Amino acid sequence: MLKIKNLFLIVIVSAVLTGCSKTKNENSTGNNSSEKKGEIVKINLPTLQCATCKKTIETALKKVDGINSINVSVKEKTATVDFDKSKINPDKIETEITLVGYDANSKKKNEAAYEKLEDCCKIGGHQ
Ligand SMILES: [Cu+2]
Repeated sequence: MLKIKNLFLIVIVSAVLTGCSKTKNENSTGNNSSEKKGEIVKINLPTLQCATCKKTIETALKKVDGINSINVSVKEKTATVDFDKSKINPDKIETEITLVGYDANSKKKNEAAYEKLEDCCKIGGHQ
């Protein structure tokens, strides 16, 4: 029991550490709870750079009312969002992403939010 706990901790720590340094180690499982299923929308994130960006977007969007779950793919540069259409729509979800500092489909990022991102999360930050 204790060993499982430690392993779990190691997984979490290594996930945090990989943050900005690597883009490959993507956590494909996500942490979507399969409770409530709503509409699914896939949003393109052309300015997404790394796993830290993924975390930033997922953390912010999970707090938005009407969003059941969100999984950002660093490799595909997309966000798959499960939402409740009685509370929110894809247009509003795109806007929420731009407010974090990232382009969402054709909507442009909020520049003030973008400036606050870590340098490695800015465009070209991994080159
Ligand atoms: Cu980043």
